[in-house]
Amino acid sequence: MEQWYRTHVDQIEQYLSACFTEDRPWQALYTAMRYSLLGGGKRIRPVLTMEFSRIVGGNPEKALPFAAAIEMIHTYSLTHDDLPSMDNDDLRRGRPTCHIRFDEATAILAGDALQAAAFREVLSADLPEDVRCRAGLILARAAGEDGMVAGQVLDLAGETKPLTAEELEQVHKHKTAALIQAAATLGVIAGGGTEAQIGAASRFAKALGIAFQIRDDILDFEGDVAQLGKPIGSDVESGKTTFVTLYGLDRAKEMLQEQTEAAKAALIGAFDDIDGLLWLSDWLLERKY
Ligand code: GRG
Repeated sequence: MEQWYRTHVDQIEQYLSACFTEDRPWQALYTAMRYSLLGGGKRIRPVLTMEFSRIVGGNPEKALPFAAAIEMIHTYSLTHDDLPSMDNDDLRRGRPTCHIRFDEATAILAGDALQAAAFREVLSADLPEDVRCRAGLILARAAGEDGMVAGQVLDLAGETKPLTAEELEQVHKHKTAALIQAAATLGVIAGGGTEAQIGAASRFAKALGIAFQIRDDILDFEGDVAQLGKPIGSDVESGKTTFVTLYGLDRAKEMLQEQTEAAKAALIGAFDDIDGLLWLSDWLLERKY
């Protein structure tokens, strides 16, 4: 991992580590929230927020609440996705999932509270009110009924019937790419970037999000359980449509390459100092976890 990425991750983890530490009579909730939030993970989405803020000239300290909010939404989605009523997974990031470590009600409530805390972070950031409001709206749209949750609904429906190529794209545009797009655009907004830069960040992140999902499908097919920290083969086993099952492994790898190139192209001309983001795009192309 490159030093710039590590620097962002350290700042983000320090910020997240200070969350939900107060002594409360409902300590069990805070414990579960911290268990899910601080259990590792690549921190790709908040790193995007921090890096986009930096490359448009923002102060990283000011972008941190937006970055934390994105990671809280992501963590809530994973916690709920692992529940028995959804993916029913026992392992996440190499550790027992939240409902296994605690219990189902606690995992549901920890996810609920993380989602609300994300909006509290955005709305109470030390940034102008119009910036906070705009960021809150973008995050709500990306996470909610026409965003990530819609993607999850389409994804669950896809477990019972094969999906067409268009339907598969719809799932991943909503389930995976929407939050990655919000992560990038919130960074530009926090850093005071232009409208053109918001558009470019969004196009970059949409292609990166699709690439990210294709890689996820490839890893489910040929990944290493120990490196991934979660089981593999579940997609094929359940008959679920993925980029690999629909297009075959070779075509999926080509599509991954194409989306990565499209992502990188969106940055050219819109931003200076894009070396980190170009490296990140290539790193995600080859990621093993
Ligand atoms: C429950 C509303 C709701 C939504 C769930 C995010 C999600 C939607 C489901 C998780 C399953 C999945 C394969 C999602 C696609 C996005 C994805 C690959 C998430 C994993 O993200 P990483 O690899 O995870 O960034 P880490 O652990 O590194 O944070």
